[in-house]
Amino acid sequence: MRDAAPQTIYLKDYTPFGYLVDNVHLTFALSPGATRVTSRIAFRPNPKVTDRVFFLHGEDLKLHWAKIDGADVSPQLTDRGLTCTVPDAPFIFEAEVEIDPAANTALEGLYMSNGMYCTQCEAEGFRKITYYPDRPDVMSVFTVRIEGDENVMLSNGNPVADGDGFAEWQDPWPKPAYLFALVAGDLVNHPDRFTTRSGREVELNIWVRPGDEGKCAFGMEALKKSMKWDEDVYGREYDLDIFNIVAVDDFNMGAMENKGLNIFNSSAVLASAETSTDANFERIEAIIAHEYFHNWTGNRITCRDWFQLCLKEGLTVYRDSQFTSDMRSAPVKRISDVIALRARQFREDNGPLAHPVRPDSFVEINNFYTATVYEKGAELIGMLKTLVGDEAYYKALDLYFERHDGDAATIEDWLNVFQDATGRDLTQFKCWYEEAGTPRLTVSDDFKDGTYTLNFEQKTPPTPGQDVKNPRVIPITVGLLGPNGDEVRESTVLEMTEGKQSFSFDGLSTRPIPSILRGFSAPVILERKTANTERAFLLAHDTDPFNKWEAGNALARDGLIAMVRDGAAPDGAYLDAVQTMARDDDLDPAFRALALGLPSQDDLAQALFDLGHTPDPQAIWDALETLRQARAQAMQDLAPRLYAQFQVNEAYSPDARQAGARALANAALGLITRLDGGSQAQKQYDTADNMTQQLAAWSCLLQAKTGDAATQAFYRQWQHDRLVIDKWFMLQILHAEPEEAANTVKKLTKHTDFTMKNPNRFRATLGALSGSAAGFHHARGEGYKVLADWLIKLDPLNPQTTARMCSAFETWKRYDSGRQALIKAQLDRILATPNLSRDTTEMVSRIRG
Ligand code: 0A1
Ligand code: ZN
Repeated sequence: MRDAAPQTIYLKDYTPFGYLVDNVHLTFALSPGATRVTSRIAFRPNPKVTDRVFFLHGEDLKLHWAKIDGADVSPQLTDRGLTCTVPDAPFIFEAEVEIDPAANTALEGLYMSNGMYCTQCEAEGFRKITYYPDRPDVMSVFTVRIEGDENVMLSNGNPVADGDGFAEWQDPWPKPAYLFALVAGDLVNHPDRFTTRSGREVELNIWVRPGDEGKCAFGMEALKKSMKWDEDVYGREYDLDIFNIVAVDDFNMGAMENKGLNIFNSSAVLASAETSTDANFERIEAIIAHEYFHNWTGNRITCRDWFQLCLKEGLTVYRDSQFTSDMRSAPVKRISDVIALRARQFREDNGPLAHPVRPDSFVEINNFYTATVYEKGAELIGMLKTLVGDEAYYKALDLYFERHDGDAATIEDWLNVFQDATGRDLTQFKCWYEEAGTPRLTVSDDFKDGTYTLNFEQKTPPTPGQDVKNPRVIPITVGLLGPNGDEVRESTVLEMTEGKQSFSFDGLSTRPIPSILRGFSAPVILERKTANTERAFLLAHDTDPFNKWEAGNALARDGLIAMVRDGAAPDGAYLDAVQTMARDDDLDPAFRALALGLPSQDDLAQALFDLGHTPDPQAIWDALETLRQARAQAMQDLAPRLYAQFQVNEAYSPDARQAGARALANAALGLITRLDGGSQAQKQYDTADNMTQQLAAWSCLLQAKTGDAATQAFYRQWQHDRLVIDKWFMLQILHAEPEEAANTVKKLTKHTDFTMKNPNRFRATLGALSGSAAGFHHARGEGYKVLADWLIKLDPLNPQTTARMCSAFETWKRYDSGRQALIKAQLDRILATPNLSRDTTEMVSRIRG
């Protein structure tokens, strides 16, 4: 039973735990329906706390017995944990509990996935395994004994003993309980080794279900590259004798950084040319790096409490994006990151779920693993680096690792390190952590007597619970171009600290063309009236790849807005400029492919809303279709040339060069298909020998409405591969006509391969519905109803995934009153569901407002 009235937890109420934990011994006697967990925990009064309360978290546990210093005790139990009287001196607490992994569909704590035992303890899952102070500031060393007849039994740290029916592990590094992990099952490994720069020999393993061993090689290479990169760039070495990764099919998130035993959603680690796209490979490389980098930023230095989540996540996302930039193309990575940031984080910051990068309250922490904490958190690190410079940044990081190794730290600790290392006052910068909302940066300019002046004004709209916003420090990277395209002023960082501020450049002979916010130097919305000719000029001449892309993106967006709002025809300036860009062989093909992308339906809806219009999802869809068709006409000569030029004739490799060529060729295939009805795409489908080519071709066929045969063939070919079948579900929904999207979901959820118990499959299906805006927001409201039906069904089984997927409704206030009424009815229906989880109740209540 859940609490009747879920409690809000506040950052301001933080107090340390009254006891320290010297060591923990756990014994697991595995059994699917009745696993027994025996714990032996050495506690000691915390001398820094006077008012000590002995409370151990524990949920859904059957307590068999408990002892203190060997004597039986009868603790008071609630549905949240246990209390009892304890000595005012060091003591040993022991207990035996019984849990039911087979019945655990929430995938939190110890659960079963395809007959294999695995755990997920972040954020508060350890309390579903045994009684413990399940909070990140309680750190201890763990020894774990696993008893069972599984052929592989793993836990954190180093293996210390094993034998018939048991295995023992010892983790020498103190850690909070959320980093605990256990895996046991019929697994096979892909082994390798790594020698750290100081000579430590590390055994590496990727553990998978039999049959998946052929899909581990890429992940292993990514792991070794990450280990080397962290030594080279941050001076961080691995600190155990073994590093294990396990692939699990049923997992709520991407992966988890448990000390020495990372657990991955199989979609985030398993890869092969035949079954994974280039985008899948890049994502896998990034997630492996992300989890590995957590070993220092998250594990060796952890968070004092969950309000500090961005301390580990923002920094680790920043580090993994640096890694990807180094391994692949830095401009392409930056552009892709900004596209994702705007799609997810700006959307969040603009709606009812807006919260600071460091929130100051929550009901359910699982609802705060958000784009704001992760992606905006990473943007803050990037801004800090821009403000202090590269050298000072790495000096500050060295000090952070030196000063806080072994600590559970806070954002204050982090900023103090930067202040101490660089001498810079970061009081104003802290605002970025504490205030929600995306600043609007308006710009005007003037030119007089050889002096060019940029006038900026920053305003952050109010967000829920935060009406007043303070001016922030904003690093604005600016370059100036002359009329012939030469760079007359190189990139320089302007530091804006006031609400309104002007910056001048003198000694110029003619009025320059400004390139503002290069590299997207701050997560803000730039508002500047810019002529089409200037955007086209920047797309052709800007030396900053991000702003070059941004110019094309803005040109497309403005043209689309005019089409939706004023019924305008596709913009000729855009069609000309994009062709010139696409045929420029000096440009990286991957960049060109990105620049051929168009703003998403959701971006356009928000842009229209910001301009004071109620967005009509169907009109947006129609405008995008019209523009795509016009572009296909305008590029009818160029597209086949590009398609031929960028065919890859070597053996498949997921590297950036090949992937870029395929991305451009497949963008060209999209254009071709609009004119040839799919014959070229069918040829590609029939001859494809890798998933990137096969999926691109099938997408084109679906778009051309000639995909039925391929849809059936694809299923027949891949029905044995669950990750590929996720794609099969997803693409059919993404490519359905708006009118048909909800029906396609209804049909596919009746398919024998649909299961709501697997989060990947559920997301591939229902997530695809909310990802296709015109279909989801179809005026009949069927999209809203189907999603709500399934969220209501999933909630009792898996509250975490249910709650996350409620964010599909977060933009509801921007739509017309008819759609708002339809959505509100669904939100009310979800909220009225008996026994709705704390997770979903919090999300829906916040969205509903
Ligand atoms: N710390 C992981 C993400 C993660 C968070 C929560 C989870 O369960 C609620 C699982 C994974 C990361 O950043 O990769
Ligand atoms: Zn992370």
